[in-house]
Amino acid sequence: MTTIVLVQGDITRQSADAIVNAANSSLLGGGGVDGAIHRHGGPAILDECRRLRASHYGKGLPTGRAVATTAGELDARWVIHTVGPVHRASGGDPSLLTSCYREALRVADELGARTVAFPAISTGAYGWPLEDAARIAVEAVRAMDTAVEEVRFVLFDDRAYEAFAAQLG
Ligand code: AR6
Repeated sequence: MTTIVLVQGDITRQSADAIVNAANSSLLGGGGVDGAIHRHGGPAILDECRRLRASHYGKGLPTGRAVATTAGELDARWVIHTVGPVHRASGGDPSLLTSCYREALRVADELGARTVAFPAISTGAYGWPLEDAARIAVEAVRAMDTAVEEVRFVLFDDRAYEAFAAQLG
């Protein structure tokens, strides 16, 4: 049984087995959550992302997929990088956003992670409407058969927190 927990705050301040990054396919960093994770986690994360690019993802990590690296100086064992869909480009089709949560949890299971902190993937630069993204995220986690014991959604502001709280009822 997976417990879903909501927290308002900065995901880089969380303690968890794995922290999920809302990355882009380059795996080389960016703004938002991605920028914060690399800033607070230090250069070891980017070093491993570069190695992964060289060995596996020369064309980029595909949207909806996930891959793990060290968590560097974050209070976690791993960062699981996933690439959310851009809302406009996806036409609102939920499948790739669902895939981000499923793939991140599949990687977490491979690693043996029991607590996983997620941001609200795609709801910033990638423009996914919060209420819809919250519904997709919660449904994806609830439908997943996983050994992860705690999924923690870490929401940056009031609006995001309320959107997720409404889904949990
Ligand atoms: N902790 C928790 N949530 C945060 C934090 C934080 N430190 N910072 C922002 N958020 P975004 P995306 C929220 O843009 O939409 C990057 O440049 C934010 O308010 O980080 O998937 C990547 O490199 C929003 O609700 O991710 C990609 O190019 C949510 O996290 C692109 O942005 C996601 O916003 C990915 O865009």
